[in-house]
Amino acid sequence: MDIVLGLQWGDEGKGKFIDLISEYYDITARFNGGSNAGHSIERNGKRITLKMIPSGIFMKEVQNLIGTGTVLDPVSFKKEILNLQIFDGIIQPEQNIIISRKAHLVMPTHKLLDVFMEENPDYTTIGTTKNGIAQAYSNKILRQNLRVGDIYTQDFESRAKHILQRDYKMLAAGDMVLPPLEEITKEFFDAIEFLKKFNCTETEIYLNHALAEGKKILAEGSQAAMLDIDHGTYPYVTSSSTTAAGACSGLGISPKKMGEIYGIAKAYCTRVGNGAFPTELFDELGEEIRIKGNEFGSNTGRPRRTGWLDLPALKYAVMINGVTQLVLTKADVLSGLESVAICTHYELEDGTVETVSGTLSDNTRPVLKWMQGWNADFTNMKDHSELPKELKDFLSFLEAELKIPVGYLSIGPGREEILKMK
Ligand code: 2SA
Ligand code: MG
Repeated sequence: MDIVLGLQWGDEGKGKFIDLISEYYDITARFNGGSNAGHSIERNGKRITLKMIPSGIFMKEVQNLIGTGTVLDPVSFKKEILNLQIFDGIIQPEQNIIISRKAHLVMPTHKLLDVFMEENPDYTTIGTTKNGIAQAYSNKILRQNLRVGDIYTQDFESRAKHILQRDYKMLAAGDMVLPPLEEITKEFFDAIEFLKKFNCTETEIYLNHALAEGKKILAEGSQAAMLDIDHGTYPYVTSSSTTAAGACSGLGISPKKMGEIYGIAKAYCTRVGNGAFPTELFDELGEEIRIKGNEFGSNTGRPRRTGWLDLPALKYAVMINGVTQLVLTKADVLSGLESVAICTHYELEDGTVETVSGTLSDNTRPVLKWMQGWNADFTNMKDHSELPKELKDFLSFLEAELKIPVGYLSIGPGREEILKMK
């Protein structure tokens, strides 16, 4: 099993890379997160954002698996499938999607509770996507949640209604404006009926049998290393395991079966939501990068914060994931700048220097190394030998620091705009 992971704070371009390489795999599998993900893909001149559906969906021969470590929102899933109708004839979701019976359900009230907690001053505001992710995962850990497999049981309706009514009663005690309970209940059960059209099965067994038959699996990470519940910049993280180890537990595959681990990073950094971001740019350049790089949340439309590449954080992400090759994206966005910076280390308040770090705080002082910028027309570039010298130097510096090769370089948003480097 190979794995694709984000190494920063998400939106590194995982969807595009997976779409490119998925033709070499039999199965693409999501192992964490839910509808908070936004994997953008361009197809037939149309751009689509996948939330829950794995990025291999455009390949007829590829099975797309929603694994045990995920949380599935039936209402959002139904909308996402119906949205795919613009690609009618190209994809057949009912035949090409497999869902774990052990994946947890996101209830409509989880989403309302997410909004409630984000907007209530009694709680820390995380800057979530308001998809009920933390609420579904916390109920999983509390052992109070429903799973996909439960939808086939006789008492599913009464158990689900009990949860909806219980949560709704709690929410109604506050001053939040709520949609009618009947409305969200009906929408939920309609979506459950829709979900039953799909193959919901023991995906751990399916995947391990597939491996035994020599089939190739690509695990697709959502969010990214610095948003990992354990290793990220807590509490400003998501609620799932976003790492390579998370792929093993989220899919039920042994670590012994891991192959290539592709780590995706941008040539700069972005972050949506709150939390420390030492290299953040607050000036016009930050805005320029946001506009040129189209740095707006693909689901929520939120402007992403922008900043220079952060090596201490990137080294940490490469380390905890055992990344075997780097896929660098969006170097084209920095083209035209006279000089570009990379944060090589942090200086802490007490004078300590950190070169590898997963503990970022607002008091972390980034030390920048300036390098000559590049200026190139990347359109129609077909081979890495055509890259400008300054960009090659930038890549060589990264390889030397991270001690892994840059395997691919993305040079534009289009599907073909990616160079194989080795
Ligand atoms: P949540 O909703 O509970 O997982 O939010 C917790 C934190 O995780 C961040 N997070 C994300 N960061 C980047 N991209 C994400 N997906 C969408 C995208 C986001 C969007 O691809 O653009 O559309 O805004 C994503 N999902 C979660 C989130 O910002 C919080 O910091
Ligand atoms: Mg995204």
